[in-house]
Amino acid sequence: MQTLLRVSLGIALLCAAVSAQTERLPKPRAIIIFYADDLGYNDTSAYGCAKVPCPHLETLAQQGLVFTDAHSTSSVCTPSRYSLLTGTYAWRYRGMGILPGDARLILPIKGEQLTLPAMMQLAGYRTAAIGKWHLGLGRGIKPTNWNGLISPSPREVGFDESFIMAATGDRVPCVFIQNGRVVNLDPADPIRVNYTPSFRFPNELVAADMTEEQLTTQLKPWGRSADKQHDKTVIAGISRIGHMSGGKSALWNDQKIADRINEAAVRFIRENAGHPIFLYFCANDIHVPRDPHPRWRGKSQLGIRGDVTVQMDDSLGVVRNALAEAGYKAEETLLIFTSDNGPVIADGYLDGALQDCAGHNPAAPYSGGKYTLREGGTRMPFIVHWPGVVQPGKSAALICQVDISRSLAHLIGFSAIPQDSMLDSQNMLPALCGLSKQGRNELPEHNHATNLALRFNHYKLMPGPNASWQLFDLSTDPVEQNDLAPKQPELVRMLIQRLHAIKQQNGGINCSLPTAAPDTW
Ligand code: NG6
Ligand code: CA
Repeated sequence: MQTLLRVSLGIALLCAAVSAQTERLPKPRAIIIFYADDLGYNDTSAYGCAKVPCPHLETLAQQGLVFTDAHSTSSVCTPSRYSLLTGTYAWRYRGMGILPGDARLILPIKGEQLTLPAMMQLAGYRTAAIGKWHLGLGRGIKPTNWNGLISPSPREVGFDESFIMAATGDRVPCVFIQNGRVVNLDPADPIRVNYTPSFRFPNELVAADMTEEQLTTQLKPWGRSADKQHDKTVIAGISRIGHMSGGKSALWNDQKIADRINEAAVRFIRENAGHPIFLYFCANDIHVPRDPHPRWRGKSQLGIRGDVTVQMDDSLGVVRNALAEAGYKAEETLLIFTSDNGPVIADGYLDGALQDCAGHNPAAPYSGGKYTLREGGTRMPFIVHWPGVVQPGKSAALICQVDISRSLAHLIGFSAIPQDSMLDSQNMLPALCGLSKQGRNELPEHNHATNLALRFNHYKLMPGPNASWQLFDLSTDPVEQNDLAPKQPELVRMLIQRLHAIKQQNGGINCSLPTAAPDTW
């Protein structure tokens, strides 16, 4: 008993010392979240894949704190982004999943709940969302009017400025939206979007209706659909999900998406130089369709998928350069690099990735990837870069992107988080800044609906076939092969109860989204 008391006292003193240290951390003048799309744990040279040179990320890894057990909340995009920006697990909400391109905004707007960007804004930061959005736009009154002011949009969530793609590169509308308006839209050529698969606009070019010869001659070789979802509107030689007509002057050029997003970020950084800034930078890379700018072609040894990864690395360099040029010193700039979900090699296009990436495990040393509950689904590359403040090194702390909001709240001294906001976010600032090796001891991992696995230290409880449960010990079995459930029924029972309890916390599951917009998506 005495030993136990001594240990508890020791831990309490240590925590107090660490918390005093985090209180002494300076407030960064620039906070950047650099969010890659579908980038796996083992997809870059910074995490060990020599075939994809990423010099900018390597620099970040050398100078920063590299996490080896950091997670997105989900193994797909929308729920991960929702959780990062709200601090609440997306899987608590009914119908949460990958959104179509015409979905209504699902984030709480200002006045409903406090989100990460709204908090940064209240704390005096100028805020911007640049790049992939995929969190819906407008109120869900169909059809969305793409031809006027689209509202609510990132502005109502707490972003002063935005330059975004509504959803994904493979979903219509294929245009950029700046501060709620489609960029370069000709009012005489209005945009219309429809997601009913059998729908057709007059004169719409639809891959599903094309002959083999038309597909061969009219589509880019890497722009051909491999499934029944990606074979709708053909834009710039690539078939997409959904139907679109009009907006010709506003259509993006796939090979220049990264450059356009980079330019928007550079503009925001330059125009706000001198002010505290919060930039949520969402690369379109390395999501499908993969169509890199020709200057990146052949720059990796993994074909087109590796080349778009090199392109993503360039974006990181561009953003960092712009920050330096605008006078944000390295020690004033906190940059968190991570990805929204695990990797996928073939994801709807005949782009040669399966052949080019033969032998490459993008999630190594883990198994699974995007869409899965295995470690590869949510275990992300994650680097905290803050030279002079956060010491370079590696951290094995278990952390999750949902924790970023409360951790940043502590960092900037924001204590007015309402009771209904950031429900699942935990302050991980000591771990994020390398002041503690201790992260969470438990974390639910999500793929779709309310399908969850549970990490408990190095153990993982995973749903198995026929409503059974499996148990893996990741410290000896990172690929999740040896089911220990039959040998450790007590632990399995305890973890099932824990998972159940986590689901019941903070409003439970099947909640309605906390937003005034009608629930029609
Ligand atoms: C899926 C698409 C996939 C990708 C994904 C979204 C099919 C069969 N697959 O529905 O290609 O677009 O949605 O990716 O349509 S995410 O990174 O935004 O979650
Ligand atoms: Ca993604």
